[in-house]
Amino acid sequence: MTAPEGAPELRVDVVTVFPEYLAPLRLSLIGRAVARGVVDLHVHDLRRHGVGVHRAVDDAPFGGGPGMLMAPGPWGDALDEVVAAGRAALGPAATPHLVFPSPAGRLFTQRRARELAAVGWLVIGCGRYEGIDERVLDEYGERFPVLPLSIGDYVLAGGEAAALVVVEATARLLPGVLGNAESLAEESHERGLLEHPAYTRPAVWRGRAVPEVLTGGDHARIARWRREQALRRTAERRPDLLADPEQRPGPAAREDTGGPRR
Ligand code: JCK
Repeated sequence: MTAPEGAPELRVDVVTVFPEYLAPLRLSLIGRAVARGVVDLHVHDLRRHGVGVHRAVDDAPFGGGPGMLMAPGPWGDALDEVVAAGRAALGPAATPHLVFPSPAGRLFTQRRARELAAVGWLVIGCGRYEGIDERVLDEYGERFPVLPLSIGDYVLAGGEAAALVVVEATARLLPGVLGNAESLAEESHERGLLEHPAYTRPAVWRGRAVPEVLTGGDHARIARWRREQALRRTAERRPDLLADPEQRPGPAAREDTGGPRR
């Protein structure tokens, strides 16, 4: 491993009963940012704060209903410890932004990833079972920004997969995480639309030729073709992105790159 760089751009604490679930964050692009100290990643086992010989973290819901909930006690103990350790490292005035993945959260978007990339310190609380006792969010919401976020309209078994998504989408936006080739590719992408199709060598594969416009060297024609393809594909696959042009920024309206303004 190379020597750590300066101060981290982002500290991330993840609290979970499955700490091994976060192992992929130590691979590839984000893994290199973690190894270089650009992202300071800490994964904590909620079970350390569990109750009794079984280290229980769950209990039955008041009011009835299916399944179990995560009890507030272990979460309070874990989060107090994480906040204290983070402030010991970052300074006593540091403010954690608490993210709770939830099927009932606001949608996590590229815009939200941009915002999170600027906060300096994220604490992600991963629930299991039917979720976390609401008082945990109420309690920490009186002290810190608390964001219940959903990564999409489907139901996961817990918050860990969403934590992977949030950290990957956020960390790749930090200065120095993307290489030059990748950041330039992103700048050129047609904003507010899906990307145009892309091709590499060989020029013919299994009898399928690359569209001739791309091999002809007429760059104005290529740019026009790509814009048309992006529009056609967006209309076909994501008509919702085209539905409200008022909601969409013009080409120069913003430096965001990953999707339309919501
Ligand atoms: C965090 C526990 C599992 C399963 C109850 C939900 C009707 C509640 C998420 N986009 C996303 N989908 N799911 C999650 C997510 C799921 C979680 C937890 C995030 C903690 N679970 C679970 C079922 C229910 N039903 C719809 C009732 C929780 C994100 N981010």
